[in-house]
Amino acid sequence: MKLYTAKLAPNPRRVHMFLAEKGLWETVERVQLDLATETKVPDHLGRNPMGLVPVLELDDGRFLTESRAICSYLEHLNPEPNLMGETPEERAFIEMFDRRVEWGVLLPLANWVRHGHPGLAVLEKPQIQDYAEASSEKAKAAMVWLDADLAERDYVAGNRFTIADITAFAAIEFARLVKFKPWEIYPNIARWRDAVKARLSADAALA
Ligand SMILES: N[C@@H](CCC(=O)N[C@@H](CS)C(=O)NCC(=O)O)C(=O)O
Repeated sequence: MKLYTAKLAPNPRRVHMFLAEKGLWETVERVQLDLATETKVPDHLGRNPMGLVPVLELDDGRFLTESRAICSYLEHLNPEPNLMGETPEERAFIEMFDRRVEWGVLLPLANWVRHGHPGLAVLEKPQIQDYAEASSEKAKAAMVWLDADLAERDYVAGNRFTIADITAFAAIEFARLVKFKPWEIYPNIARWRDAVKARLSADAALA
């Protein structure tokens, strides 16, 4: 397997941390692409017509895209440690929380960064400052419910670490690019982030 990936980008980082949690970080070859110049070119559009990363190239030559689909594949191939749920109920609730943070936290934070950071103007054409501002409001509102959720349990989807923590961590670390540090404001997010950052996989996540 080969992973087409990029530095600093939150969706690739989700897969990085998932691989590291599974003990696979060193075993999957990684190809770093420059998002500004190497994703909207024929070679990469052949792997993913949307020109995005991450893309996992399977051993039979097929290309698997979408971070969550890649993680599901890795989870089925390598069931331990379990990150996506053991029972039907647990799987459904972890998916619910993962999608909640993907759409409710990662998406507005990513749009804030992509539309607000001058360095990302090359990816977001047109870059719309009003959209950055509106997304920042949505992201800040999401921190209120995320902090309240984390007051009730240790991790995003319950009392153990799961894929939902990986998605939320990748999102929140990306917000540094617009100097948003919710852990300095919200105590439960701070406690949770410290716990996630202390994991060995956090280094891979931030690679
Ligand atoms: N839904 C996709 C989103 C992938 C995505 O948006 N990737 C970004 C990096 S985080 C990208 O490749 N951006 C390049 C671009 O916008 O040109 C997933 O979950 O993998």
